[in-house]
Amino acid sequence: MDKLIITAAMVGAEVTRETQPNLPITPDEIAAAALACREAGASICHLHVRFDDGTPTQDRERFRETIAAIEAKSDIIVQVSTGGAVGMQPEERLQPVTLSPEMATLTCGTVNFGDEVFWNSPDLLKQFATELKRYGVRPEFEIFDAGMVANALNLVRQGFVEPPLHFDFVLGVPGALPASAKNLLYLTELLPEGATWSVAGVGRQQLPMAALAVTLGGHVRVGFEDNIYYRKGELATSNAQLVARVARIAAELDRPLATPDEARALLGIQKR
Ligand code: KMH
Ligand code: ZN
Repeated sequence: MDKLIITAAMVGAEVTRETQPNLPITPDEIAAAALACREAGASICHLHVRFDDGTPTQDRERFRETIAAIEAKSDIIVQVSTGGAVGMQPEERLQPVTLSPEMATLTCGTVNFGDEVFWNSPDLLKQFATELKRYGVRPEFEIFDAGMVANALNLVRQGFVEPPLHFDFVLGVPGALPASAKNLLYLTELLPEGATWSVAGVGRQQLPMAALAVTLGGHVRVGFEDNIYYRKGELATSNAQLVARVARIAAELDRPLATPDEARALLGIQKR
């Protein structure tokens, strides 16, 4: 098995300080959280940013400031979100890509998202893939539902994305594919030879999905974007606490962790 890549999704667009008082918001808070996650074993941070009042934004300048703060403290790979928050327009969502970060997400279809709709039309997928290629950014396909794998592979077939391919299964969003061992296995079986994958279980599924990925040879995403609890009824004290638990599980199962440079090599990313 490859060494384990842990991605820390520390901020997201939906979580608030009211529900998770330890949510990092400002560039300095996010950079400190990224450093703590790196020290706990993460090699990628999946990045959303907020204005000081906590409002989610895809503002280019806010991303620039936050990425600079993260990079000043650690060598963690920065993976910007192009999903942003539900309802944002494509041009708004694409702003951080123009900073040529090492990685960015690419959600592969439209999906119900709680009571809302996360809009990703076929044209939008091609537009986003084209922009990622233009700015030399490695995509991570975000898969919320099974049909999205076929959409991703269509992009590859049509030349919009080139291997090596990396997928992240986000399982358990209300309205999308539930998190279960059966669903995870099914998704992994759809992937072509050589593709890598990680899983982000939502809410209380974060931990069992992570443990499954460690044993199956996949990779893991944890953090407040998908889950704010350490265990039932107990809020996590930090994103790093969630990363550290996965690192301990991996150590028990003899799965060494990938450093950021080792993750770059696995994912085909040229270091900036
Ligand atoms: N906030 C969700 C609507 C991504 O980062 O690329 C979308 C999302 C996906 O978080
Ligand atoms: Zn996200």
